[in-house]
Amino acid sequence: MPRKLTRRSFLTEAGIAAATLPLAPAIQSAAPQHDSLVLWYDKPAAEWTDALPVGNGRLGAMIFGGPANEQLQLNEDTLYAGSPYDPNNPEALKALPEARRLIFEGKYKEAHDLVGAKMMANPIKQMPYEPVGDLKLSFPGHDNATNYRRQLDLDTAIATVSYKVGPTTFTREVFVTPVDQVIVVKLTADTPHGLNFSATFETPQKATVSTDGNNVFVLRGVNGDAFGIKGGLNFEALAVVVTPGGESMAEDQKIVVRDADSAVILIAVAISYKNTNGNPRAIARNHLVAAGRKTFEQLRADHVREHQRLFHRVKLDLGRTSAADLPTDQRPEQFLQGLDPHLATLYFQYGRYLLISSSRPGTQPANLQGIWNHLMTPPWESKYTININTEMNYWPVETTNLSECHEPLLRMVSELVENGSRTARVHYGARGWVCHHNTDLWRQTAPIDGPLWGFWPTGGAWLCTHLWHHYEFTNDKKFLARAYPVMKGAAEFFLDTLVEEPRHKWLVTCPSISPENKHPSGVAICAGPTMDTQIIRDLFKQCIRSAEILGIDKDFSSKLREVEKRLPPMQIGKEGQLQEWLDDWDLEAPERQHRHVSHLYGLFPSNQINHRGTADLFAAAKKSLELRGDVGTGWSLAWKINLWARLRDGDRAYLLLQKALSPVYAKEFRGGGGVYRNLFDAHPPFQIDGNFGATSGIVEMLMQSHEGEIELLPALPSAWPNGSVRGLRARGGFEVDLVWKNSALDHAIIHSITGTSCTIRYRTTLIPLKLRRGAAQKIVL
Ligand code: FUC
Repeated sequence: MPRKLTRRSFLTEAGIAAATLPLAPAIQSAAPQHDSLVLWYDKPAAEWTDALPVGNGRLGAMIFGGPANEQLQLNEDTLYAGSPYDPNNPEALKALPEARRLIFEGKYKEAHDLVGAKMMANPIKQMPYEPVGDLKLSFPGHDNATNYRRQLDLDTAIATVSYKVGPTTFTREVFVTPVDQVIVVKLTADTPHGLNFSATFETPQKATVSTDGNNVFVLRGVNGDAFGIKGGLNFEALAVVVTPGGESMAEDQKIVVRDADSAVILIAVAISYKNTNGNPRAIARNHLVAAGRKTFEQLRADHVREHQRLFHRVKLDLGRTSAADLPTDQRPEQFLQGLDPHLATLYFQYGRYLLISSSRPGTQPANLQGIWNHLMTPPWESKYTININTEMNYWPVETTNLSECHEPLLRMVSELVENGSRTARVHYGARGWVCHHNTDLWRQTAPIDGPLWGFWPTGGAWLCTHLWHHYEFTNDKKFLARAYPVMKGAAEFFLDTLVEEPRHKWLVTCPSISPENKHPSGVAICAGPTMDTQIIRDLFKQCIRSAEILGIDKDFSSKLREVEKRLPPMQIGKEGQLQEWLDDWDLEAPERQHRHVSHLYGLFPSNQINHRGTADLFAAAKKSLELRGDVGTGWSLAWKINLWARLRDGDRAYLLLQKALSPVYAKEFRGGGGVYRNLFDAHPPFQIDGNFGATSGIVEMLMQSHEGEIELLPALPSAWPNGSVRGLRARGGFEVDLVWKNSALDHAIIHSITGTSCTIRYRTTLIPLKLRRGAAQKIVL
């Protein structure tokens, strides 16, 4: 039974924690750790993209690591601006027939103007994701530190800073525990009573900061207003400073610690969004008090165990050289020169680390920046862009054995149905539900930003394919039964809104866009872009297949089959390319190297275009990708890694991986995407999708799985002649371990999780496999 807490007992509880906190020995070594998955630096962070991210899916912190001035920038994943709102535009439906007429008459500019004037959401923006604030620590006399090292250990999910001042080694450890829902900071000095510092709690929010007793900060605030929508959330952040052997004093909004051996700071944050019955205070307090009952060692051990439960499922080895001992920000340069193969392993595992740290069951899905954002008005509001970016965040989730971390996204899809049904009704007079190119915490679904970016009705449908993928990897029929009505609703919307285009009588979306790419009329508005048809075809097929598996809804499936036959085919244009639009416009499109490669959705993430059965389209997709070229923003490069892997060109995929790992902070950097010093992906600016997209791309180079077939080493680059991977997941419910030598498969071990059969493909060899649930088979060729 949880005890009822008064303010006094809360403080007493913090005192009890102080008494039981043991003193851990300080970490002495400033030498690089070998064979470890560590990002490390010999300097503190000078800017935000140097700082190191920790998180538990809900709470996040960026750690700067200055010896004299530490900064922990804090986030909570439901702290968005605004409150529930209705941006649907009652004018939109009236304008719809006219917009369609203009498009079918080829009057695209007029259609663009009409859509912009009459059919967009109000407000025309969605709500930004906002930071909580910063805990700042100031250490007098620590300006001249030696033996400095700051690191993030991916294996333990703990960030550490250590340095010497005079004879004393100072150490800081920071982690965010998913078990106890607090941010934990431990500070130690290895000479008795050597630790002196002062702490402040600061925030850009409308908030008050006060101290409670001599060792507790209370930050109480409300979220921001944005684009005319008033803030409706309140939040509380608490920090307790526990100092065995020393004393702490509250002075002037500061907490000052004197002559301590060590200190532990626990930070709890709660926001009134949905879960807290409007009482974030009680939640934050409960988290802090419950965590305070454990010793630091218990908090740490529980945190590490829970992190490793997920993180240890996959092991990758692509080789290692001494370049791996360099500070992390010197390594991209070495990677570009082919001298540091281990950096690809680190980047791959960093992607998995970031996903575990930003998306756990019950949290919000990872947004454009995961959960890490320090700005009140971040780029693109740091929300969900679902015309590529949000989906890309989840490309590696199943294949790299983190299926549970998919839950926040899958839940978000079902939460979109409510507003999405309203948008379908108000904007289109349609049944079912729709979501355009963005959403936010409030699950808004109407078209935003303007017709060039936002008038795209296929975002919700793309997200629905994730419901199906989760089933494909897990064979979880209970999940499919819950997901099916969501998929069906998305399909119903298209049954009501697809229209016949005059030339071929195909059924198409209209108005729509091929995301953000202008066609020769200088606008994006059009009918039936290729990507829409590909997504709708996937959605329909996945609905039909789900209904079959669940043994339901025969009539609805027949209807989908009929309509599916009337969707446009994919077309090959005059350059031999896969056409991006219904018309063969690619050659005259104003931005031939546009970052979005939307029509290649059919090649990846979908499987409609593949080397097994669609040779002409496969060649056309390759041509399109060649014409698009190798330049791009961070996520665009990451998409191309996956695409070249599907095209079975490992060396080209590797070239794109090199581009994705270019140091944007280097003087000679020439633009396009790359990485910051903390290996966050640079669009630029920071966008986390490129991290996840590259992680997915590395899997696609090593293994692909479709239609009952698992293909081993389909795109192994010559840069990785020897290596191994353990624990990748394949469709159908398999775990795959691979060892390769001299650029050829040595052996594979296939573990069946659910007892289904499959065929293994390696080059031209096909091996059928029938395995019982839980059984494994070794394959040697
Ligand atoms: C889309 C992209 C941009 C950016 C933004 C968040 O609009 O075209 O490049 O990634 O989303």
